[in-house]
Amino acid sequence: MPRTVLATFPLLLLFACRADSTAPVAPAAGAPGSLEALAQGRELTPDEARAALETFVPPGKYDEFVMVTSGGHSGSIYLIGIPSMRLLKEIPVYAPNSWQGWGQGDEEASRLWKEGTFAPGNPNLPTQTWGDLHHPQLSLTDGDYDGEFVFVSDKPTGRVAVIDLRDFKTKQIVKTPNVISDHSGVLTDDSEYFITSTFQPAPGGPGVYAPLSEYQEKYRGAVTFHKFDRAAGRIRLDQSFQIELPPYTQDLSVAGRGPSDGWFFINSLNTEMATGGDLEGKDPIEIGASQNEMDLMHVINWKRAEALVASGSPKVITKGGIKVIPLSVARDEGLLYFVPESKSPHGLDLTPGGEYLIASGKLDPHVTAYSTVAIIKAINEKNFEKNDPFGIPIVKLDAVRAGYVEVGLGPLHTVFDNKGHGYTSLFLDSAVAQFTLGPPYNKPEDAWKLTDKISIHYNIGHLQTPGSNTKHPRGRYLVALNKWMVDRHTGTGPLHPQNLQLIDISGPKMRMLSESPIIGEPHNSHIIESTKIAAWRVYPPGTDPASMKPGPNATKQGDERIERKGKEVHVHMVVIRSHYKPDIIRVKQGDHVTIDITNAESAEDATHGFGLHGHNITASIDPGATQRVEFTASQSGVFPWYCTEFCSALHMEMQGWLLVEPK
Ligand code: CUK
Ligand code: CUA
Repeated sequence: MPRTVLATFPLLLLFACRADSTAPVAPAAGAPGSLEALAQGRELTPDEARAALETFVPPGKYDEFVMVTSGGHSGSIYLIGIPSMRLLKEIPVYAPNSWQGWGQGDEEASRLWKEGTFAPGNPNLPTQTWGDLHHPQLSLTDGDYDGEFVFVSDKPTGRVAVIDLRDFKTKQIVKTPNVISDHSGVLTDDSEYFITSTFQPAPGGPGVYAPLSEYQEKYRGAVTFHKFDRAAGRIRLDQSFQIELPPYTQDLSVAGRGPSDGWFFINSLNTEMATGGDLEGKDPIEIGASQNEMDLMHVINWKRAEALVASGSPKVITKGGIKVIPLSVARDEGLLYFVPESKSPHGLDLTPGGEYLIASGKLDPHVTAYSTVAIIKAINEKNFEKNDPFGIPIVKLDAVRAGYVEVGLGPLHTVFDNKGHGYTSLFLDSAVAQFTLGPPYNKPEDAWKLTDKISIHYNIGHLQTPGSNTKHPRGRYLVALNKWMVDRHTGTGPLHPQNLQLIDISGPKMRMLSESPIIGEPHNSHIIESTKIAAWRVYPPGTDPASMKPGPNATKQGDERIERKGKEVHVHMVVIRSHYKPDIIRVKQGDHVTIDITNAESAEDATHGFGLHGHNITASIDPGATQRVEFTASQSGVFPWYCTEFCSALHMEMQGWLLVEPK
């Protein structure tokens, strides 16, 4: 710290700690050039000046935490430094990205997309190039972040993706069989399964039809346990399983741990099974789905379900390439139960030790805490009030409710700190409420009490604290992920960005520190120590990013060549500052061209691009990597390419020719 700052910092803090810390800085303070004078000059309150000092990360210094957040409509993941809130990186998943050449001629991304959308099993449907990425989940080992992988859900498509945090690239996209959409995506404590549940029920996967008049009979929700093979870094559908659920709208979910280990919990709404039909004289879904006072939390004994699948029981069917437990089997085998919850619930979160589920009904100003031990006990003792229309038992609410805290209007999601608090986002109040958890986090007399509330600016959705989804929340910071920006930043057109707000939760009162706009509505996120992510700085020579190993397509310097076999042209290219070798590729119209590009650089960040005119192809080749681009030269002409990264003094000279002779 420079000496001038050291000299004035204590002074600033002193007057920052006065009782009325929101008042403008007292005019008396501050020698010219001092921090006080600076704060005065910028009309900062002591609180604001303090927040600026607490969140400023000087040039060249690293942020303590990284937030891995959903990029919502962008179809990407964003990495954001905390406390600076600087955007560090975008990881494209479901949508094209020019910078990284993602999905724009790069064979790997194109292959992932084809595998991971409604096509190609359904040739009448196009490959999907948009996503609405809601729920990222950092991989866990023994219930804590290990910094190895990120799993992500996609609301419109019912698919999941796996990102490797060694190179921050999407490695796999898997279409969940037998479903159209999903929403929630969470892990078990050792990343054994990434679990998604459907959002909108359907009679089956893409292409399966049944009229809405057969909704109750034919439409189903599903929960899918995607088996993760950690050694391979891939999901294995052949070892995964799915459980059919009633055609309610399943929403957020959480996997048990500690006393609730082996169980899985999902919120649901529209237990009325409303299907809309406003032009057909029926209630719109909004009305039809709001009739019941209580909706139903799904309680799933997934360990027992896993055992049933492993037993080879004929009751488990195979459908769409995955083992499926039909709804009636789930009922008869005691795999599925319900617990009543306040109507139209959204968030469902588990305390760090697995003792309590915190659920919020959007229309009830309370959060409800359920004891997981009591739920399991009530199931074992058959303490049921009735069955749902599918014969699934509903546990008595009185037997399982541990706490009921009035927090405010529109409660959504809850996160936790390391001091025995829960924090709930209030969508309608635009606020965050802090409350005390029950034992063992607090004494019974101190449990389930509202302790603080802070105003947020417009319609908060998710919120997050470091390590909240783990056994060991770290506390300190809370990020509010807000839906609307309204007047918080300079106007940038009718469509505003969304807005993140950083809050200090280390003291007795929550304090707003800073805010930053972000592109694409963020939903869930996880926050991890920066030092816990073991990113590679360069690839070992010739690495195929798909396998993370030296690949067969790599070309050594001196071995560059063009091979022709009939209409097949195979180019083995090496790039290094500041040229491509070869830099001329001659083909005949109609030839199929494969170019394997190896970046021979070993210097950090020495990435080269390959932007080819006319073919919708751009690739980004990281140091050490080999990337493949592939196309058919259908049009004769002269199509130069160039390097899209300003990589050197002779970057402008880094270019080449694709010459397509007419046939
Ligand atoms: S959801 Cu977006 S605010 Cu998809 Cu987790 Cu709650
Ligand atoms: Cu390589 Cu510019």
